[in-house]
Amino acid sequence: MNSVATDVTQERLVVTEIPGPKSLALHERRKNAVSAGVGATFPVYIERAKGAILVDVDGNHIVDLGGGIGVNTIGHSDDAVVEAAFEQAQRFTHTLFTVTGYESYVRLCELLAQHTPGTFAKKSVLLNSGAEAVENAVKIARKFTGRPGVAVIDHGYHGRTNLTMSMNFKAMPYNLGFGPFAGDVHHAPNSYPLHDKLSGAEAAARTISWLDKRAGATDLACLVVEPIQGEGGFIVPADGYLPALQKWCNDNGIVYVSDEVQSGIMRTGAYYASEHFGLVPDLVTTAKGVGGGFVIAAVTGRAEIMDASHVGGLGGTFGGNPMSAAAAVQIFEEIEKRDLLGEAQRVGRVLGGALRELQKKHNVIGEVRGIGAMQAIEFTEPGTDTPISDIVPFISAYAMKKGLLLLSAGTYGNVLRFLPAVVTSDELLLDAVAIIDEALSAR
Ligand code: PLZ
Repeated sequence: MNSVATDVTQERLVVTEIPGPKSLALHERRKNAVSAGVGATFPVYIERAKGAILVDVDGNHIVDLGGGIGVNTIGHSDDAVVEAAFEQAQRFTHTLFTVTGYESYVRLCELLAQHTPGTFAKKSVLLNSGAEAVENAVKIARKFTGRPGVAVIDHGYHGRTNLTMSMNFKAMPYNLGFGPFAGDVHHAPNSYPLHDKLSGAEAAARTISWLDKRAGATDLACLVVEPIQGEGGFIVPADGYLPALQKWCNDNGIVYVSDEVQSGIMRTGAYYASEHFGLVPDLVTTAKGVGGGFVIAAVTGRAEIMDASHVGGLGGTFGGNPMSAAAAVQIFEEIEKRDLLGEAQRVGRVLGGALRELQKKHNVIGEVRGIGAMQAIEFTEPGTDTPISDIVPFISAYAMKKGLLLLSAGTYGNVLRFLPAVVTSDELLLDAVAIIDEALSAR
């Protein structure tokens, strides 16, 4: 199969102003046709992409350190993944797995059972989006426990459906005006070492006491937690925080759900970020990187919990779509064949190392944190932990003009997050940090 994107050189190349004239023209058309509610971080339109590079309609090569918010972990239009999906599309494109099945759905569930933490018997259901995976994890936990309550922690993000909006921390832009929201969702404080200065044990005691008092452990079906909070600003919890929450869940018959939609599938140099914390969740949600852009998501977990639903209780027209399932199976094969976990670790070493060097130079960098190819810097007033929120928009606008895509995150909008493809070269990563250095000096 010939891929139109194979000729994309892995370098930053600026040939027009960014956005260029063709992007701007498309952006005008968009304004008349696309709902104003659909945001546009950059008014830049993409014509092709490969590896770490986006090529826009004006011919600029943009280094993509956002990966469509952590989806293109394996790199844009990976040959093997595209080939697998294309081959599948030529054979058949849809049957609806709950009507007539096919092997790739089953194979992907086997791979998810093998690579999620824990050695017990596991099963999966395949779905279409991260939010849908979180919704299904809650449905399954409720059915299994016969309890209504859902617990989440502050600074979390779980999606844009009604239930998952109810589980988000940040009202703007996700929730505001879209209520009423779902009931029986209980929010408790998280662990945010830079700001709360608490040890893992102290932060866990605070979360647990809050949930005990506000919700009551015996009313809770599940606790849903991202091991590293993504939209919240790549918050890495203090040591021991997550295992203490998990123990409390285990002791109280509460299903522990690790939302690994953003942190999962090789992103952190492990299949799942839970592994770094010694967590063995009852259920894990997967999406984004597992399809490399082909739409797919999953809930995976203990077989007895996953089997709690009556037959026909789980499903959906497109869940585990054949092209997406074929792509995801191929991604698991590529991870092993090309040691992509090792590549994610390399990205973490190179990028994290360069960002820590940068921190020595710029005292507005309050913290550099992350694991593997999930790194971030949080900007704070020097010597304090007060967020500075105008730096990130300045840096990302500056970088885009130079052909570098950087994403923001964080409750206070003061976090620059990096979700590069694991195939991003050291050279491109160091070039990106040099541009951030330049931007910080220019402000
Ligand atoms: N859980 C941990 O990070 C999606 C949101 C992008 P969907 N994060 C990116 C946007 O602006 O909508 C996410 C996540 C975690 C759940 C989700 C939801 O995943 O595939 O976007 O539904």
